[in-house]
Amino acid sequence: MRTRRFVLSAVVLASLLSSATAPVHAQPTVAIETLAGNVSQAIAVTAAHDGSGRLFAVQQTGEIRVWTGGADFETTPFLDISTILVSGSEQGLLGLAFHPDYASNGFFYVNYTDLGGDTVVARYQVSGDPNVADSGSHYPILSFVQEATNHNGGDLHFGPDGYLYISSGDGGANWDNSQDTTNLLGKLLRIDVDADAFPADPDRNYTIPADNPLVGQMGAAQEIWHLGLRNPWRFSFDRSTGDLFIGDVGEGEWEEVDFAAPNSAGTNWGWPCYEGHEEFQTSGCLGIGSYDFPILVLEHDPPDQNNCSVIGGYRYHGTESPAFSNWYFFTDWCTGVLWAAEENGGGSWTAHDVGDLGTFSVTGFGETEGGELVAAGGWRIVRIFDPTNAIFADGFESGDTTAW
Ligand SMILES: [Ca+2]
Ligand SMILES: [Ca+2]
Ligand SMILES: [Ca+2]
Repeated sequence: MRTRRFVLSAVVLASLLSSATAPVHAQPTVAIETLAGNVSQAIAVTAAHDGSGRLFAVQQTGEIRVWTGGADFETTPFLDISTILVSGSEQGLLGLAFHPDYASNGFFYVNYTDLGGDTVVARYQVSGDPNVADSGSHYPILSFVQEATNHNGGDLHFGPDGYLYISSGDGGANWDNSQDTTNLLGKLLRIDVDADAFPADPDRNYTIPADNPLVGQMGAAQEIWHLGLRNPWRFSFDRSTGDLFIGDVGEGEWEEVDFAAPNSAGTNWGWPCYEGHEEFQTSGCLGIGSYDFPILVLEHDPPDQNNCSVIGGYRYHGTESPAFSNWYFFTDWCTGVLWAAEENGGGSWTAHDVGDLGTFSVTGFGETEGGELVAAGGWRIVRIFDPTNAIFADGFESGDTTAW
C-alpha cells in the first residue's frame, strides 16, 4: 500500500501553487489567439531555425504539417509516416526536432511508436522542396522496447551543446524501470547523432558523449543523462541560459516541473520513490538526499483544480512580449490553466494563473525562431502574447485571428 509523508508544509505548497507569495515582478498579462488552424490532433509545434520563420506542427496520427505564415497550415504534409506507426491515446508521432545545422544538412528527427508499439527515434531529410521532406530518407537512430502502450515520453530537443536529448517514460508496465540504469525507460537520454559508434548495428546510429554520467559504468545504459522520471511528456531548454525544464506527468496525486542547470548530469528525480515531494513507493530506495525534487507541483485533488497531466512549456526570451521575459509558462491538460512561474531567488519558484487555454486542449508548447511562445492542441496552433506590448509583426494581426 502506498504511504504518504508530506515533506512540504501546506504553506510552502501554497507558495508554489498560488500568488500567496508576492511575485518578484508583476505577473504577465496574457492574450491567447489562434495563429493557424486546419491541423488535426496537433500535439507539438516547433521551428526549424533556418531563417524561414516557418512553424511545424506534429500530428499524433503521423503527419508533420508546415505553416508558412498564412491563416492555415499547408495542405500537403511536410512528412507523413502514418503507415509505419500506431497512434492513439499516448502513442503515435510524439516529437520533432530539427538538427542545429538544418539549414545546411536538412536533417530532422522524430520520435514515434512503431507498429509494434516500441519507441523509435529516426532521422529524415528535407527534399528539394523546402516544404516537403523526403519520405524515403528514413534513417534509424535509436529504438527501445515498450512494455505497455502508455508512458512513452516522446519529446526530443537538441541541447545548447548540440547533442540530442530524448525523454522516455517508465514504459507503463513497471515503475521500477525509472531507477534501473540498465535500460532507457524513465530517463532523459543524451546522444550525439553526428557519428556512429555502432557500425555493426544498422539500427543504432549515434555515439555516446564522453561526459555522459554513466560512461564507463559496467552494465549501465550510457545514453542516460538524467533518471527517475515517470512520463516526461514535454521538456525544453531555456534558449538564453541552457537551463532544462521537464514536465513530468504524475501518477495519482502530483504533477511536477523539474529543473536542472546547464551541464548538470545524472540527476535522479525520484520516481517511483517519490511522486512530487511525497513518498510513493520507497521500498529499496536510497536516502532522500539522493533525489532531486520539483520546482513546481500541481495537485490532482480538489480544490486544486483537478490537475491530471502537466504540459511542460518554455521560459520566455522573445522580443514581442517583454513583460514575459524570464517567466516559465506551462499548463495542465485537464485544467487548461496557463501558469507563469518565476524564480524568487534561492531556487524557490512561484506560479501564477495567468490564462485559460481550455480543458483537454493544449498538449505541447513551442517557440518561434524569435522565441515567441506558441502552443499546439487539437485543430490549431495558438500564440500566447502580451496584448499591451506585443508587436504585431509578420502577419500576426490580432483582428485576423479567432479568439481562443
Ligand atoms: Ca509504454
Ligand atoms: Ca550503426
Ligand atoms: Ca519526481
